[in-house]
Amino acid sequence: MENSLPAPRHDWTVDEAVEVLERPLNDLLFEAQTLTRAVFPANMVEGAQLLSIKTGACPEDCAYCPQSAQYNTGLQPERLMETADIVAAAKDAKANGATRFCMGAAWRSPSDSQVDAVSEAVTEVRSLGLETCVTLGMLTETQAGRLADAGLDFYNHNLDTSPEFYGTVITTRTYDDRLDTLSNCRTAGLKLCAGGIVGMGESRRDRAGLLTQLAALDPHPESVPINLLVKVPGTPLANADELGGIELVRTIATARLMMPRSVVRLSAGREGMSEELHALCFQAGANSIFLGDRLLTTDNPGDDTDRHLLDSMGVALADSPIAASHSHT
Ligand code: SAM
Ligand code: DTB
Ligand code: SF4
Repeated sequence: MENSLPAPRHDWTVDEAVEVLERPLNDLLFEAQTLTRAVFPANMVEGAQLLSIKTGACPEDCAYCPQSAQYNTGLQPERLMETADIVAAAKDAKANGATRFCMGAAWRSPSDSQVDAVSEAVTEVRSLGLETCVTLGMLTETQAGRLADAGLDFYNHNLDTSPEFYGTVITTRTYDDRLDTLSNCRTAGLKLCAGGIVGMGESRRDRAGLLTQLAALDPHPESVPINLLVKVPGTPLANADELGGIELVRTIATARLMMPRSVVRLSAGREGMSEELHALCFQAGANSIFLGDRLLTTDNPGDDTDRHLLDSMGVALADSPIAASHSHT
């Protein structure tokens, strides 16, 4: 199988992505699962754990986000956590089976002193033997370099949706701003965690547009989080129409086929999702989840629920980070 793997493509068109999204579901699942097994260990998912290290009072207007200061979601803002408290949470995450610890801050863009403070935490979390990821908003190349020097493995920055739909969701930063931050992180030698959100009222073509933009990144992001919108009361998207589960599964399978060597994370939105829908998402090639009962500010299923889910499927939590194991031709 090793030599038959196609080289990753960066020239996907939106029309091609729509064609993949619309394939008969059984074909899509079969192809996506076959490809997943050719690249990654079968029946294995990676566990990451999130911590909100600075919560709320964000000046941006992302219409999905409970942390924006522009919406009244009842969230209590919190200052940047002390390094010792972050490290204590990371130790708990490791004990719960996480191999990656992701620290999120509700900033538009951090100051240099904020980057220094986070860098200190990154170094300590890394020394626990965890992969490190942070998401702090827009970053300069120098700031990305500082974080890389501190031992940061991944920077998370999502494109969120298609360029066409983007302006209906966020007006305070542009799509190009996001691409610039991703480029600055790559230049600094960081691995990328970049994905988006589905279920915001976007069209299937918008979902294809998001995946096309992600696949155009060269190399592909090592991690691709697919978030299902968590509808938080008080945000403009609180009453967004429900996205059908099968459409989520199609999006995951298409991400897998367009970015074969990326770890695809079934991210926000798992709370309340049935075991059967989870199972289809894994069959479609998702091979990472967030563990624990909290994402940043919203609920996640939690360890008992996830243990039952994984046990019932015969899927193991990887005890070390998973990565693509086969080279392409
Ligand atoms: N402030 C930083 C930024 O946006 O660059 C980092 C934190 S932000 C919370 C990280 C990502 O979480 C967003 O880009 C978005 O994709 C996701 N997210 C936020 N709120 C969400 C929600 N209600 N449902 C699903 N995903 C959400
Ligand atoms: C990502 O794509 N999803 C995570 C992580 N990257 C930072 C965040 C999900 C946040 C969901 C809403 C909340 O809990 O505040
Ligand atoms: Fe701020 Fe990030 Fe939320 Fe947007 S997604 S409002 S930038 S915390």
